[in-house]
Amino acid sequence: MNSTRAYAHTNIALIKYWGKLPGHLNLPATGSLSLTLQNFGTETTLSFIDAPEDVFVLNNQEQTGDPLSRVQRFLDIVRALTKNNQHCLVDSRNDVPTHSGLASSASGFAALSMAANQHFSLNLNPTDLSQLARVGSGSAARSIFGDFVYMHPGSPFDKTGGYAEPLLADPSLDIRLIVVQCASTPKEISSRTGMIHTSSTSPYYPSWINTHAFDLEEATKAAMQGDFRTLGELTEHSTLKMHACMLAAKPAFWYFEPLTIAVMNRVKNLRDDGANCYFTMDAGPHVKVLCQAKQADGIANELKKIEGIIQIDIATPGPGAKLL
Ligand code: 2P0
Repeated sequence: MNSTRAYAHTNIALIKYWGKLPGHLNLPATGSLSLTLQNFGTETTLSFIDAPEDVFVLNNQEQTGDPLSRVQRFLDIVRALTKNNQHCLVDSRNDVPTHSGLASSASGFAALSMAANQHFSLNLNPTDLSQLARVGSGSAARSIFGDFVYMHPGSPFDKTGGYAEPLLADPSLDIRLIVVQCASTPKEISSRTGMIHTSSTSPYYPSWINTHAFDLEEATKAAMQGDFRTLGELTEHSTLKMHACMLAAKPAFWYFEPLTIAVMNRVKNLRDDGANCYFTMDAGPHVKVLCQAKQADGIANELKKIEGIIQIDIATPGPGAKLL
């Protein structure tokens, strides 16, 4: 069977995306700044099949319901762009715990976009490929590129924006992200549901939107200038503001588990003792700790002492999505 294989690494946002513009294009209400990680990702093989609908297999299990519909909706867009109406088999393997807040949809839709671009002969340039990935999942737009990535917010007026581009950060940052897994069960509220609920019920959401651009621009500047401390402080600020929006939603919801808080406290204590480290959490209980290579082993060894931690990985910056 003729097929196309692609791999994309996951990414973690330092300045978060949380909220969408109205409409069906999945345009983000905020920009974001992320780091693509070497350690985790998704491999996807795409083939045409003679079947009444698309088939989506993830980690050897055929998917139904929402995961299948999201992939089908994405492929409908690709088919509409190419006038090629063939159905597909999407066979994916995640090197990330699925739906756990470790951004498997980012690497998943980035790998699928990369494969679809080739298999359907779309010939998209990297910006358009990033926009295509975004229609699948907002964070996937960033996984098209490697290392530090800047994502533009959507524009409510002309339906543009909502694409990512590489950011040339100062190499002296020598950044590492320590990924601390704090639970092994899937999350109960998807990012998509959580975002929509937050934007429609949280009184803090307008402040989140109004103050976001400043954080994004300052953090971008800090990354380009090699100012690790400012980048770290803004990273913590952005995640805490995002989670505060969720806590103020009606009804409130949160992704923190007791271990999440334990790691946050430990990071703060380590910092008080002179280590340069900052936490960030996504739509899941895990904590990612931003630090520099020279301190990464020492900080990771301290975090390992927290009882109950499931796994700790020191992630390095990784490359953009590629065909295999
Ligand atoms: C981010 N997250 O910037 C934010 C921070 C989670 C918390 O992007 O609805 O799976 O598919 O566009 O990209 C996760 O949400 O959401 C996410 P959709 P996505 O990384």
